Amino acid sequence: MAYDTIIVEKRGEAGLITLNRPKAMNALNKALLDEMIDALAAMRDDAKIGAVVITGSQKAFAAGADIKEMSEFAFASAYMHDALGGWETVAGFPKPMIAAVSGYALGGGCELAAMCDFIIAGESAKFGQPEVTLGIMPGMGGTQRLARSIGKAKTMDLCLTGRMMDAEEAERCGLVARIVPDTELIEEAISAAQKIASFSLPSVMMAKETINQAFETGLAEGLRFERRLFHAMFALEDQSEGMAAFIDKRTPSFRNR
Ligand code: CO8
Repeated sequence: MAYDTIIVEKRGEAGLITLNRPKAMNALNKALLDEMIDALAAMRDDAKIGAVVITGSQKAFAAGADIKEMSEFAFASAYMHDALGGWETVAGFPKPMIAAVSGYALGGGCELAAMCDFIIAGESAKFGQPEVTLGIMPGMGGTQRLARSIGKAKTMDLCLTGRMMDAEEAERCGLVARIVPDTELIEEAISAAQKIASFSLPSVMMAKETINQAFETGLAEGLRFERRLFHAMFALEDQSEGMAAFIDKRTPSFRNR
């Protein structure tokens, strides 16, 4: 598939998807969603890719769902066709996914960043859920994922006032994992993705799945889920290799099995 709204690259074992609608501040339209789903499916199936970075431009990660496209929505067809429900496919991508955010991450853009496993922000990053200013509310996880990651007070503040928060505030409240100068953003995110990709992919994927389980279940069930997958890791060749390498004082050679 040829892509019009994203740029897809490989940097070693890291995949890089750059949102590319510069005239619309990378607004997320249907074409972009379809292309993201296609690109991620290819990266999921590519055994040489161990983690993915999603980024935008210096000015905007993404300024939200495409308001011009969305202004044509009508209830019955949006409901029957589950408009924009495809973003849950993006959220369910099984390999690690890092958002590298500079500039605006608003509405669906903030929600896309929050769908990723963690966010690395450039100093210019600005996060917000301005849907209220348009007479709507968030619809891609802003009321749910955000409430779970930054808590009720900040989520209410962002969603009900529509105000933006800067990178420092986003890091303080736990939305952002690290802040770096804008000029180092892509390099930092790619290097984090490559680091992750250098480990055993099945163990990394299990860690991701287990952390996400913390948001779905109670503590006792979550701990049981963790322990069962931990037990399962002793069926991996990579576990034997990782521990043997430690004991032999050498670098492990993981084979993703
Ligand atoms: N959609 C479409 N076009 C956009 C969007 C957008 N979200 N954001 C910016 N653009 C376009 C502008 O219309 C403009 O186009 P043109 O040059 O043709 O007029 C171009 O990008 C540049 O934008 P500005 O001139 O406004 O640039 P500024 O630097 O002055 O301002 C802002 C930048 C602050 C980012 C401003 O553009 C803005 O406020 N954008 C809208 C932000 C917003 O409200 N986002 C939320 C959208 S709603 C949403 O995301 C809901 C998601 C959930 C859907 C789930 C459904 C199930």
